[in-house]
Amino acid sequence: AFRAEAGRVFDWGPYLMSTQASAASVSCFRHVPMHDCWEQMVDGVLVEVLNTDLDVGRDVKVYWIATVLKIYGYKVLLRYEGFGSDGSKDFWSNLLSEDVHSVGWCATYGKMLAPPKSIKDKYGDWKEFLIKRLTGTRTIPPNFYVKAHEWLAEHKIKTGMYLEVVNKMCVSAMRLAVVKEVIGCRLRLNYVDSVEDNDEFWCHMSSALIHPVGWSQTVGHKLHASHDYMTSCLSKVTMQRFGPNDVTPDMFPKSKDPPHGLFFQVGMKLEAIDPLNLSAICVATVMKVLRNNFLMIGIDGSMAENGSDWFCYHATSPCIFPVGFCEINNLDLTPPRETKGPFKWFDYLKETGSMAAPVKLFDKDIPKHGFRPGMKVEAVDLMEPRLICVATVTKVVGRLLRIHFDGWENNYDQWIDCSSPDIYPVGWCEAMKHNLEGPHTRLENQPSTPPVISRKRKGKTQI
Ligand code: MLZ
Repeated sequence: AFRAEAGRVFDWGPYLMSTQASAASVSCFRHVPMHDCWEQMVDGVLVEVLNTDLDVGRDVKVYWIATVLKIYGYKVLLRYEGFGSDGSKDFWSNLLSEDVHSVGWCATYGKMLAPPKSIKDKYGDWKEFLIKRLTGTRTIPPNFYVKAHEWLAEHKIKTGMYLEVVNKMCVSAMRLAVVKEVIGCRLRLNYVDSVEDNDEFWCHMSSALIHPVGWSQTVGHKLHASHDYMTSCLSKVTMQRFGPNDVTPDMFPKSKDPPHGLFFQVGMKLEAIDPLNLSAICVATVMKVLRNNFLMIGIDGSMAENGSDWFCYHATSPCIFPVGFCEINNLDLTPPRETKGPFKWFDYLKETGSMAAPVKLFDKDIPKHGFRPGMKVEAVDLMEPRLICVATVTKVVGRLLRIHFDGWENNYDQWIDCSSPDIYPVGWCEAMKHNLEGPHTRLENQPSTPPVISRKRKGKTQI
């Protein structure tokens, strides 16, 4: 019943009420507008909001004051002032909507403020009522809507620009792509030099899967691109002279330095989130060390012979862990496919004559992120990154989150880092006019389309 229809945004309100769930606070997401002023957003703040309980012409906008009863991400349950404990007209809104303002906005901009018709006759003097009611109350920061949109517009990656992005058909290589559309800092990319017409990929502007023009050659990463592109990049990078449509290194956050000045070496073993099956943390090996502290990681026991499924993680990536991480945290570790009997790191290292990457190499900083199990979020299905779906945080392990897609089986779950730009607060899609997939209700004979990136490694049985 809650499934969104094509082109329509899923309606969180009734779903939140029926599941009695909480939602992660906007302040948990550093990549979304207004995250830095969310401490002010507490139950009980007042707003000026469109008054829909009035018989006025469609083009006339009249406002009234409402209390925020409950906050779920950007979504709020509101009650018009004057209703007291009567919840019959409570309604849902989005704090990023055009029709929600701070108290005082109507007076400043000469807009009409009038009580809803159901309570019009309740008080003789509305002015006096409001003055009493408003004393000592709090409101949201002024010009909220405008500020949110200014924040979004500040970002430098725009439609028409070129960048390097992981090749979804062969994740060990990068390709050149052009930005076709930007929705709330999410990019719709088209692979350049593609035989297909609409060969697209979606990711956030600060995704670890995209890089500036010339990046692959700078760090020594495999690149599937034309000879012309490669030679033009070389001169751009060496001269540090880029074109107006090139995405450049300054448009990305500076990558961190590895702790203690220590470095990974080829052959070292570790545990890593499987990039082709994000529900699994696997036994893995450093297959190659690139420049600027980037690593090519392979998943033991399922590596393609040609290395086409090696995956690039930065040495400070929160998605790689030291040997023993899963055991310490009581998580399932996916052993190499050929493992017989229970997997033991000690024996495996001995058998393979390899060395565990020293624990000191891993970034252990755990931010106060605020995510708790049970919180609802909007999450990208990274195997089909065009989709953002209704999801729940089901586990929190330090800075690592397990994301479950509501209504889908657990093998669709994804391990992601708390700072990942691929999760958003409830109400984000609605505010950005992005599609949101509602919880899955499987209808019989429902056609299922294959994922963009293989959802499971072939033959893998663990988890
Ligand atoms: N093509 C897929 C869509 C899966 C989307 C799941 N998102 C959590 C299927 O129907 O199986």
